[in-house]
Amino acid sequence: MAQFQEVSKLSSQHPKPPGLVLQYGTAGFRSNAKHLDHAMFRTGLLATLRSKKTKATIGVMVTASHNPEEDNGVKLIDPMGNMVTAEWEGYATQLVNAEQDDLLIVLKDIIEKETVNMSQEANVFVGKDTRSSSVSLSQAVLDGVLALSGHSKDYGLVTTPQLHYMVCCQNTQGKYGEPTVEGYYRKLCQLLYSIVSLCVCVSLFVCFFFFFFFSSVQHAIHSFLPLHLSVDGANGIGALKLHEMESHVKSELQISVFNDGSKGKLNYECGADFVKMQQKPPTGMEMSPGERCCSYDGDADRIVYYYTDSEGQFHLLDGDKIATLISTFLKELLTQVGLDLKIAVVQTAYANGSSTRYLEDTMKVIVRCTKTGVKHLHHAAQEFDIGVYFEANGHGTVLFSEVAEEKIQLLTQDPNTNDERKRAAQLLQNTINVINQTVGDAISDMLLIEAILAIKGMTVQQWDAIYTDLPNRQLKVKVADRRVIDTTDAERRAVSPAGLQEAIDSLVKKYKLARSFVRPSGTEDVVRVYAEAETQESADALAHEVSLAVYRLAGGVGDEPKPLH
Ligand code: 16G
Ligand code: MG
Repeated sequence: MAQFQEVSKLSSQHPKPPGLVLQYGTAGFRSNAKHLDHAMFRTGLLATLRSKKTKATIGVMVTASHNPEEDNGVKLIDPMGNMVTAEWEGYATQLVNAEQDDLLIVLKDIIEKETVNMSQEANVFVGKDTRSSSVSLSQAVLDGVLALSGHSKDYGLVTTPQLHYMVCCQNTQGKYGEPTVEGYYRKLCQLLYSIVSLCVCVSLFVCFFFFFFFSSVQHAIHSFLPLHLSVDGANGIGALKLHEMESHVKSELQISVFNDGSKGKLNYECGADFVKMQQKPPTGMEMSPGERCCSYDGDADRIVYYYTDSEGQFHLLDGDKIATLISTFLKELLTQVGLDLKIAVVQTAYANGSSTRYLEDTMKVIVRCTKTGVKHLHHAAQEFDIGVYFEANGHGTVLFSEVAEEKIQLLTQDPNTNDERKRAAQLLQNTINVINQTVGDAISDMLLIEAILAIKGMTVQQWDAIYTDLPNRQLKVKVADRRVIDTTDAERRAVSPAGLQEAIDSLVKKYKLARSFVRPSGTEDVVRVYAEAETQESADALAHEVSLAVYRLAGGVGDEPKPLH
């Protein structure tokens, strides 16, 4: 077939380094950018097959998110903007690892297994982050699409969630929105306007009374708008997109962007991952006491908030705090509209124990725990009318079932609904629209959080005070083969190697309010250790002792882990 001749011809321009093996993991393929050219070309081939198979547009995003600038990566996006299925992740690994001479055999094998109709049209959307290697690597993806005569649309520089949004818009014939960057801003920002204008109505109402006492109507409105926020863009694509969005929200939200890529290095001592792991502010950020700040990661699908208090103490509001704020807000609105919808919060083992306790005991919402990795949380959240999912590292969003969306929509139009219920229903409706339901999205999450804080009249300190995090510590242990660690119960218990879980259990017993677990990383060649306890000293000591147990029982390499203090 002529198509296969074209694949052979073009693939020789994107040769695979012999012997190199890559794995399509939780975050797609990720490696040093130097090793990825063939992987990009072949992901372009696979996206074309997936598009033919699903008769829909597929997305390919070139990014290595929070990894160092020298790395890059690639991820496939399925028709509804979701992650690709496990089966196709397997095909991706097979295709990318096929030695040059076997490429066509593996390709034809996938076509046969999936009964792909090769005469079906194919459409692939491609996007990239700001890494310098992304330019040639995204071209390699486009070459792959072309080799199988697929149509491609190159969105150029976009955030990962923006590309997910485009794919979903395209495949729902515009029902989800318009598949352009402008359409994305319009959808997200219009809702901020309406959410904020609803607030202004309330403020005006309140101010009406104040007027007679203080004649301060204007002052009150001006002190409400615009909102102010400092954003650390991790020197990546998020910063670029914030500048692009600025004109849409100038009078509602003033954003000061730091680490915008004009001088610093991508993800270097900045960004959501740095802030969460180091529990300190990014470099290059000006912060005044009490001022709300947030950090994005390298492809803007993660966000964490923080502030420093008047004593200079740093306070982090991570994914758990964000999930709590959003679910509290949604639950209050559901009560006001009188809708009996099942709301749940989905977390991973990394969720701070205080957040889980608060959600279950005080908020009385259902809490589920899944394995690490967005696709697991997303899947679990789909089982509820409203599923709020967040990893502690700041990756998350909210999913609304079709039934929930319909019920809310009906209420906004019901002539028998009183004003208070209608306003709450309208707010819920607006909230649905501001949320990127395809995947966690730093820009969308930020706009929602800003709106919620404004509506509730809440400061970042009040939000932080909803519950107090238990001190915690994360460590890494190098072992010869991290696959010797096998876990169960959403990664909260180790089933192998023998004796490790028993060792962790007895160490945990030594400390108050303690919890610890270990798991092999999906993105780095290490075993991750998490510990939390009543005090930072206890959390540190426990994390160290568990690291030693891993080192001794799971084949540690290099020096024995040293105590932190
Ligand atoms: C990836 C995952 C993220 C997870 C992290 C864990 C996606 C899109 N990203 O970045 O959700 O928290 O891996 O990394 O699924 P680890 O396995 O190295 O701890
Ligand atoms: Mg990311």
